[in-house]
Amino acid sequence: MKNLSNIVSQFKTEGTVQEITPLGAGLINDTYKVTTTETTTPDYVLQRINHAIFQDVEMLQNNIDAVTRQIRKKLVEQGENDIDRKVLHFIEGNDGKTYWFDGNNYWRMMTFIPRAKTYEAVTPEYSYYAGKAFGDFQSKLADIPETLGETIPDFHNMEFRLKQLRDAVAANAAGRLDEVKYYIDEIEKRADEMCKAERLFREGKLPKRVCHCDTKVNNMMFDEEGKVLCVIDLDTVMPSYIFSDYGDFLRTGANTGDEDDKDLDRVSFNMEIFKAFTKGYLEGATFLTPIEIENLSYAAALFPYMQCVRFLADYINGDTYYKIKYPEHNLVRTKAQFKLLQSVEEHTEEMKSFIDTCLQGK
Ligand code: GN1
Ligand code: MG
Repeated sequence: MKNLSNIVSQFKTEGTVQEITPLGAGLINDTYKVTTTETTTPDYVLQRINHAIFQDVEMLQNNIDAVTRQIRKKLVEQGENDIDRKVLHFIEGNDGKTYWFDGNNYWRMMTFIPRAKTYEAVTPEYSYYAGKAFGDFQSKLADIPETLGETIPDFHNMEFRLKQLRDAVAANAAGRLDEVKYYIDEIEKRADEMCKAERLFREGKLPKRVCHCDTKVNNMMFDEEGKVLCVIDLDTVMPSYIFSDYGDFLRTGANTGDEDDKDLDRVSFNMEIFKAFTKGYLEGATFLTPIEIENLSYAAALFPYMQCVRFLADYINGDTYYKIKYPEHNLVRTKAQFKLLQSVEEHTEEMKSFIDTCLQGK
């Protein structure tokens, strides 16, 4: 707490620090809530940026500054109220930057958004709002003047993720290969089809746009009535295919079980959530091209697949990337994502016809 208070004092915050407590369940950064004593001053969020993963912190914060500036500008233009709860506000450090390096770690602070909630699971009603919010988020960023950098190069590049898995398999660093052969085979069977986005991009048919790239349900803040306030966790905002945001929300939001469920019977793809989210998304994302729309059902499968590949590669490598709670955690996650993928695959035709229906209604 004493060291953390010292870090807080590097930023231009208001009020007196009362307590600093861990916050949230992210797998990458360490996050704390900083409560201030006074009722007139805001509380804050303090975050240690994982710079083993985000190696260019300067680029990362530049992206975030550009994105929050643009969203704030659009909110003002639209005459929105409650703007401070609808976009993140980063606190300037004493040296004028929105992050601070203590010699070992990078830190940043933002205002804590009051009376807001995050969820690990959503109802169809909430996911309709979430769909609209993500469509709207992408729309607001469609004409951002700055060119954003890739904070993690090739983050959602499926060809690259498969290469990482194949490298992990070749090295077999943790000696875990034998127990995962079935999953490797299942992944390889789908590999060509799943790299479709990269092919379409190379052929000049699919654009990259500014996307959030980590639209897990719990990266979104809801207000008291279940309406989305804002999207958080902006580290991965970067140029990508719109599939990233559409697909990753469904991967988490439409899973009837948990991302790391040990009970695979609980894991399946919830079509009610899919429908509500898709309807909202198509209403919010007004800029989509036919090729993007045509491939939304592909996107729904791509993200459980990609996450399965990433968790499995990490398991084979001996758990060097994701935080784990027990030794087989990454294997359990892999199995749960694979089960989800199978369930998505069973719904392909139903998804396609629902999307067609939405478009006809337009
Ligand atoms: C990580 O930080 P967090 O938990 O929101 C990961 C995502 C994965 C997710 C899986 C930078 O997100 O890409 O989808 O875990 N973020 C990074 O739960 O790798
Ligand atoms: Mg998060």
